[in-house]
Amino acid sequence: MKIAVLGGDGFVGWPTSLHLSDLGHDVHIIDNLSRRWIDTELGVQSLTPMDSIQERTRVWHQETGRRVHFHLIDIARDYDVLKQWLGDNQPDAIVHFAEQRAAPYSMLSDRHKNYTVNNNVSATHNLLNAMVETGIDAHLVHLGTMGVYGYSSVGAAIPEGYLPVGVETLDGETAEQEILYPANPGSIYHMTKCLDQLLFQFYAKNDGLRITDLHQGIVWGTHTDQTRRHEQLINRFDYDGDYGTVLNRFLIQAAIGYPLTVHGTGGQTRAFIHIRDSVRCIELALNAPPKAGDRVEIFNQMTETHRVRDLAELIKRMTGAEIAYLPNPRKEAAENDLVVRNEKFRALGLNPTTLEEGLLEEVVEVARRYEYRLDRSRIPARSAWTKDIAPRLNVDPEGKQLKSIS
Ligand code: NAD
Ligand code: USQ
Repeated sequence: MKIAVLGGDGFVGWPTSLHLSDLGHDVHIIDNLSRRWIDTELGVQSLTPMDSIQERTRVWHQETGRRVHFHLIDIARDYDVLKQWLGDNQPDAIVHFAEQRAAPYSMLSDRHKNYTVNNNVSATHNLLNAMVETGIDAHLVHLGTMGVYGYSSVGAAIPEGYLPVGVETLDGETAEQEILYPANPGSIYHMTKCLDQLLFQFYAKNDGLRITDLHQGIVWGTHTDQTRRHEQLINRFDYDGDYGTVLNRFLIQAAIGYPLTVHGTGGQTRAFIHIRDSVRCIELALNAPPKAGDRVEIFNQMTETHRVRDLAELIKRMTGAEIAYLPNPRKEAAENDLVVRNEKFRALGLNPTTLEEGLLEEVVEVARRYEYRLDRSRIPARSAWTKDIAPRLNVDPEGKQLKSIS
């Protein structure tokens, strides 16, 4: 297949592009490199040394003989360029990663809220609009989030996208329907993914676009079989308070002797997936497209759930790290239970990689190797969800005086 990977320079997009290229697909990365600019804005860099996208694709060709093409396009702003590219290239499939994906970054200030909404909603809408306008028959696979559901299973497992409901009609009968699971975003970023869902629903119904939405959990790990092939193919690794995600952050904190930064009581339960499974799920989704006229296909792309403080305790046992219970910068429940259905990927052949499989140690090794590139002052989470939370954070950049609040 000819596959356009939008956002293919990012943490999940890069290993996905290599995985798909390795399978023999003709891969075209489209990216505006905004994530690299955000590193500059925040004054932080990937823990792992990333080369330019052109150099990465050159090394991939040198190592494998395969070409991954790169096109510099801002899909939120360059609508005409995107439309022209799609019309000229007629991809069979499009994988859409190209959004601002950090909840804390989306809550940093009013400017960051505007940027995240404008970028993400325009990116998705421009893409759908251009697909209809060019008349291309591509299957769109979008990376969404488990966060569209909120993080509570209210005593019943969260279904894969659709909730069966019975509505009482005027003559007292019960009309059965399946509706999108009620959206319950916990940040401006997560809200944009809820808006994406409605855009997909409309375009699938009105224009018969074939769309798969992957509600993904928190991705952890860094290497895949392809990124391991050469030092210059290494994946990016975010550890800072805005872009680093919880499990990867705890692992690098343990590696460098920084207390594990648990928010509140650590009672939040979240869904997780290893990067190797993430790229495999995208392959599986590409091989199982819906038909024109079908409703949006939705998968829960996660393999296990864990409570944040249990992860911290696990890593403490594994490495001897200390745990710091900190004021929570986010507005989220102190404790939640989360049970999620994920049979659809299992049925398509996914064999999940779990936390037990020695891969936690792999991330600790990556952190020890590149510790010299890490700025400890970028570790604390500084982004408060509301103005009244901000003064309570009392950020300690060096992590020397972190105190337990429990
Ligand atoms: P990332 O920030 O590393 O990568 C996103 C890429 O998209 C970057 O290379 C960025 O430059 C590009 N991009 C952003 N806006 C663009 C635009 N307007 N035009 C062109 N390119 C643009 O993020 P990631 O961690 O690789 O996540 C990829 C996708 O998967 C996101 O949509 C995210 O919401 C979703 N997701 C990620 C995780 C996770 O834990 N990382 C979990 C669930 C879902
Ligand atoms: N947390 C800590 N300590 C930290 C960092 C986070 O306790 O140092 C807590 C947070 O308060 C939160 C949980 O860990 O309760 C998860 O935070 P996170 O930053 O790991 O994940 P999140 O903000 O939800 O976002 C990440 C990705 C996003 C994706 C989402 C999937 O950045 O792109 O959509 O995971 S999900 O969480 O399933 O919605």
